[in-house]
Amino acid sequence: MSLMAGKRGLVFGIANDYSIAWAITEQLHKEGAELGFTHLPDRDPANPKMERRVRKLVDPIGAKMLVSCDVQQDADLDKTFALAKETFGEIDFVVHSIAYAPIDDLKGPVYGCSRDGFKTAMDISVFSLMAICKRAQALMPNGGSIITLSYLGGERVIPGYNVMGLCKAALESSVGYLAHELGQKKIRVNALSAGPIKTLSSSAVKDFDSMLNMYGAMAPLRRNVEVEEVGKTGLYLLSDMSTGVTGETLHVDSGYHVMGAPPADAKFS
Ligand code: 0WD
Repeated sequence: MSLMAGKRGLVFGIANDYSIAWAITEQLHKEGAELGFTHLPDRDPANPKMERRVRKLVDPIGAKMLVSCDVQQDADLDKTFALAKETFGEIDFVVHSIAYAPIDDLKGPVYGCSRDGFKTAMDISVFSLMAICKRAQALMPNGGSIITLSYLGGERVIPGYNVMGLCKAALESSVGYLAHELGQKKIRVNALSAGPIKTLSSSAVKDFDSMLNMYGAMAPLRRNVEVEEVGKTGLYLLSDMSTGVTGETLHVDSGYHVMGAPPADAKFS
């Protein structure tokens, strides 16, 4: 019996086939989930690049819905969940794999972040989870599972991660509060804290390649994490394999987060 047979859910945050949300989707699809997706709105309706990029991925796996959604717009969120209700009736899970900070604010220093940049980063990267939970819970009368993607830069100072670190700290805190509030409705909320993975978003983080090298040298497993491993842990958190787990931040980072100093054999290139 497939892990996700009979389960229906929404995935927010596929930009392309490098996206972590896509790696999670591949696992969910393999296990029989019925899936709906969002894409970023296209600026030029005559040239819908965003929609095309996501449609190319999700049509072949039998997507039940694909809708444009900017999480900064309440009307877009309302439209997305109205369509989910029409398409699925009830849903069992949501993947929130969204983050953004304006590049000038992301570059740092943190004390130089603009007020507007801070608000935008927090709105897209943190408030969106709360806004999604509010709407998702109404479609989960029998409970469900919601996951978000985080990074160690929310728990410790990772030079270069800057304002996004502040966002991830707030995101992980919100996971606890949301897990508490939704627990009685049998809805679980967890964060998956992934090691560094090359994607569209991570290319905006300064010195990303040296971070990859450092993980390979320092992590207990002495290697970087594969995106497929993040996908499989996403599947675990969304399936009934994890029914006792909520409010958790689960690290999928080859164990890097437990280290306090480099191992004796560590060589940094
Ligand atoms: O190393 C990494 N790549 C890690 C990523 C390590 C640990 C955590 N993460 C997190 C990110 O912070 C993010 O929360 O994983 C999540 C997904 O990131 P990703 O897969 O690395 O990045 P990407 O493929 O770019 O997907 C993020 C997407 C956006 O893509 P672009 O690049 O077009 O901004 O978030 C979505 C969008 O699809 N997004 C939005 N969706 C709706 N409304 C919005 C918005 N306003 N802004 C961004």
